[in-house]
Amino acid sequence: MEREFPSTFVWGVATSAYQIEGAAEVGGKGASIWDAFVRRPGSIADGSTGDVAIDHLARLDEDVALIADLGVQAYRFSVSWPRWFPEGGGRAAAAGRATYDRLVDRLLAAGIAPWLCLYHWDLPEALQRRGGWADRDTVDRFVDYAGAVLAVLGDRVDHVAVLNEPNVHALLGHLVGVHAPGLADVGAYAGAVHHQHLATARTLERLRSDGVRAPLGTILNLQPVVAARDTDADRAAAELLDAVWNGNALEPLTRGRYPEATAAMMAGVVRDGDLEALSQPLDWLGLNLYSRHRVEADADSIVGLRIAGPERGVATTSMGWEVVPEALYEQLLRLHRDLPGVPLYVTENGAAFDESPGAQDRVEDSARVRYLFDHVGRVARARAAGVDVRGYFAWTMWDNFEWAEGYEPTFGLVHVDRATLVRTPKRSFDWYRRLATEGARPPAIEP
Ligand code: IFM
Repeated sequence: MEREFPSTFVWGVATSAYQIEGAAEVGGKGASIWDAFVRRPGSIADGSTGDVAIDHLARLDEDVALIADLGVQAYRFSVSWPRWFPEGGGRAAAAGRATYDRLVDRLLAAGIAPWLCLYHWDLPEALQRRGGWADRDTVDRFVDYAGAVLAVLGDRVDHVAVLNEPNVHALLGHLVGVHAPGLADVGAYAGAVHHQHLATARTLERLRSDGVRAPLGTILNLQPVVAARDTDADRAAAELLDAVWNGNALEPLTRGRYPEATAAMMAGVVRDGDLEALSQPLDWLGLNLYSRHRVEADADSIVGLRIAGPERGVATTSMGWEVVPEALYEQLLRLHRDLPGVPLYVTENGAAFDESPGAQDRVEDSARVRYLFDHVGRVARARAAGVDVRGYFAWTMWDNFEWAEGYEPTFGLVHVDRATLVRTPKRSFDWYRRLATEGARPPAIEP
């Protein structure tokens, strides 16, 4: 098959610590805000927790062998901060550090580049008790943590991402309250946004001065926002959500300011000199994209808007998210324009669909294959339009803990039986393996 992507293009899969690791208290791990949040009655749709998740740490060898079998060049994982520092700082847990040492060494031995993400939403609960991201001191704690992790792993990791989707973490965890730490407070939201930006900038500075050689970047969840109807009210609602979701995430990094629509809300946490300090150079930026937002005005909501249902005729995933591959193309183009010269990676893209193993215990997930086929095609198109996008990571390797939705939505290329935790590659696994090894999309299987 003729290559659609050069051999230097990076194919990978992404995961995060709390969603897969399990081993909730092994090795002296401290509690994270997710360990606390899942214990609040009603917080998780199916009442589950990440205590066992997919028991990844106990099955590390098997799991790394499966990643190798997938034929990808890179694996993106996150470090659990409270596994390394149970109290957020101070004494490190030897077992925590050894966990990631082992993971990185296993990946390297299997020829897979380790892409390390320092934070995927699991703040130490000890720090939350002191205010969490709403408190500026968390910035210092984070920079110290980042320095300590890279002092151990910095000689072996291939790329470093400072944060994963700080915008989603701030919004869902601090304003909407459906994710940990479960706050619904504008001040906490503004603090979480701003302090995560400061933490990113100061970590980039610190790691550079420590001489970390791996390219340093960060990861945002950005999605085009469209008005549900062609009315002034819906257009204004779309502009507002665009400012909150995309603008608050990107403009401080690219333009050293918050969007006009959110500036007043952010003013309470921004100190003199902060905005200038945020524009640290990025060696790369990661884009996580699944869909678009379709919004409408809603006078009854405190923010004046709400997410509208899917447009008629547009397919949805089991998360209820519209399948809109064009959104990926548009977003890549927009980033190319806003961040000239910064290499881009799609660090998450994928879909959950209702599925269960068929007769041969095989998941024939043709809807996922179609989704991947169409989205990867838009990456190829963006490259042809001149966008410097250098890699693509499927979300995700294994069916896992999907936060407030529990284990019901399944995003994996690999099915995980909830009773036995047995891993079974799906049809999409084979499809992705051919893509990763041949650099061209195999045909999508028709449903
Ligand atoms: O599972 C999440 C991941 O942790 C962050 N990005 C979106 C995924 C799907 O919801």
